[in-house]
Amino acid sequence: MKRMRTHLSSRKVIAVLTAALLATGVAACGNSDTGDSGGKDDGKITLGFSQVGAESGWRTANTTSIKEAAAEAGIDLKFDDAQQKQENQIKAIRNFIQQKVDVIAFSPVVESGWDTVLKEAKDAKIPVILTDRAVDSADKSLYKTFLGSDFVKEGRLAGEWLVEKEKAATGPVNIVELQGTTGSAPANDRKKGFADAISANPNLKIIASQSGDFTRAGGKQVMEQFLKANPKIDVLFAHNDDMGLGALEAITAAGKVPGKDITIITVDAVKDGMQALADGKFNFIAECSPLLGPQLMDLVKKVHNGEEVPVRIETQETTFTQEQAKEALPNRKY
Ligand code: GZL
Repeated sequence: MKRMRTHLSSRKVIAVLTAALLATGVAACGNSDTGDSGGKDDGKITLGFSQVGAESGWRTANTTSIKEAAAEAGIDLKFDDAQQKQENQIKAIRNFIQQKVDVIAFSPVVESGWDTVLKEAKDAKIPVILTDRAVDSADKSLYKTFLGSDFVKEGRLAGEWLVEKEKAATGPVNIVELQGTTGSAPANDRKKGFADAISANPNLKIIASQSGDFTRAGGKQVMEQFLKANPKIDVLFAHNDDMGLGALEAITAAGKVPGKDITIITVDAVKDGMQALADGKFNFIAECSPLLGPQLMDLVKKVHNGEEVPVRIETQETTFTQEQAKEALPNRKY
């Protein structure tokens, strides 16, 4: 009996061990099969990226740059499109934390409301990189670096060009402004930079300013309202090309000639905007480069390896007049 018991117990031990090994095997396999595991043990870095949405030509070019650069860098990219909703970005970041990705990067749709979820990422020891847009968190330890443009400078360059253009003006120059997404860093900062620059000439007056949410439809809709409410509009400052392109339709429908009756200044310099500039429908564009993918992947590798990175990396960009747009168009990458 004793021997039988011994025999049974060893069979039982084997059964328990087998079950345990199978369970472990399945768990590991299940994660890798479903791709749910973040830091897989295949040596590849897993990056969780939360994108604002697909609201503009700029955003499309930015997404392409990120996806292509991840593939090029051999980085396993988990990409989420938040459809311009902060709650979707917060959900995506929490999913990335649960999946135990190696690094999280995102373009925050608005500046505020990130501290709680960024603290969760920090507690989970997952480094975060900000790209394109900034957050207003006072706690700079919540992210490793911010890679993106200086939006105040973009607004200032747009305003300085207008001050120069209108320096001989003897009467009021009425400006309408199409702002980007309410609460977003580019909208807040471009507005500030532009207003600061035009304060140099008291003739330059912003008579109406409203968000078109960075979309063509938004730009068209708000410009229609501006045109109805304001008989004399001399200048449109749009925080991105897409809203400016939408406004073109409203301006033309109102029987006015864009680029002549109404001077149009925008930001971004995506292909369609540059074409409008070359065609004389826009008058000036301050560039905002979406091609952040390669720099982002370089930062992901450095941050994953525990290397120090600068807390702020500003993307280099320029401005375009109509003549410069004609020259630059054939070689534009986006
Ligand atoms: C700027 C970016 C802005 C672009 C818009 O870096 O966040 O969002 O200017 C885009 O075209 O929608």
